[in-house]
Amino acid sequence: MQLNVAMRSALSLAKKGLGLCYPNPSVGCIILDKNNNLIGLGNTSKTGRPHAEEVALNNLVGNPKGGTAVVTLEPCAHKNSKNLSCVELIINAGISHVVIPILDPDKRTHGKGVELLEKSAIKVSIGIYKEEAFNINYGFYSRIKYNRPLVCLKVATSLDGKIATKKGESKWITGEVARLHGHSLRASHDVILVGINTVIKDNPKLDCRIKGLEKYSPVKVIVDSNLKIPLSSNLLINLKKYPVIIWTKKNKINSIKKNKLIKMGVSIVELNKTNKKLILLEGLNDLAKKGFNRVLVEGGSNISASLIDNNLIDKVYLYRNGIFIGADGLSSIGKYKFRNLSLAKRFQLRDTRILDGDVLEEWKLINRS
Ligand code: AOF
Ligand code: ZN
Repeated sequence: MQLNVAMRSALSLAKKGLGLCYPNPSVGCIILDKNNNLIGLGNTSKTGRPHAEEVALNNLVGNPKGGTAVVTLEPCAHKNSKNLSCVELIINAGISHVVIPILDPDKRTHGKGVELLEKSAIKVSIGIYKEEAFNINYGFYSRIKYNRPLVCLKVATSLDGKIATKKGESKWITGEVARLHGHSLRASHDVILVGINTVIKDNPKLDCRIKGLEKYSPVKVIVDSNLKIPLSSNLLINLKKYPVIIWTKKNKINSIKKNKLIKMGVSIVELNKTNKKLILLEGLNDLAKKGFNRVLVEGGSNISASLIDNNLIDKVYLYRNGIFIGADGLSSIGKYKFRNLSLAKRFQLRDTRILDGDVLEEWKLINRS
């Protein structure tokens, strides 16, 4: 197997673990023997351990001596009472070449993994498919570097950017294949965030309903300043299966309702306000502290606008159907303030896909700060 093919396979393995292995990055690993035959593969396990390299090295079907480890992230250099570092595992296996795209941003490993491997006379090649590898673990990098998860916005609109008719009819704008794809997007995120209006209006479940992928259903965050959430809502009924966090305003909240919700098992996170709006970054910092790397925002239009306004949407997944709703339909993004176009947030198109007559576009924020 050629090294670039091996790295592409390792990247696919890494993608598979997204949404399941937080707080850890999702890593893929391919082991080749000295003749470049594939003898092992693995990806980071649920909740982060065992690491990809350990999984791959524990299930070898050949001899790794003199072989190559192709890993989508610098192997870890830290160990604890339960685990050897992946660097040690690689050295002990007698591997002589390690191929990685990027360094690990975690201080315990950053550069040290490479240094230790080289000290053991293992050749390390760095840089192949680095953009792809970074994109897979953008959320982990964001959490480590910016102390907040990656935040992606998912919207399904008409050709003219509307998410519902004037009467609020929105089921369904996009077709079945696009909607199924939306469920796979849920599976690859750690958290789904929605505003309280969406909960009240749609009573959504927000789980991943692809057969076999139910375990990938993310934790829910509801932005609910005044604790208006109905106690009978689907999200609260399914609370035992899928945890719910509510972001609400500090102090003046209804403490009877708050205590009821806490008793039910909801986690309440109180945020400060500025200009009468919750400081959403505080909530995202709290999610980072809890180890979440990837957040998917599924509306509504006001919460999406607030996040964009505060430079807190990093990526947009835009599903569009070939229907026009017209000027009295509901816009996908609520009011957000910018004085002139040069100050508006700008995204760049990174990918497009046709999904049975609908289109999915992936946009990335330019100049993230
Ligand atoms: C690897 N392979 O598959 C992953 C790595 O809490 P621990 O001990 O599991 O360590 C977590 C750190 O390990 C994490 O912050 C990141 O630096 C690295 N993740 N490393 O060699 C893997 N997931
Ligand atoms: Zn490791």
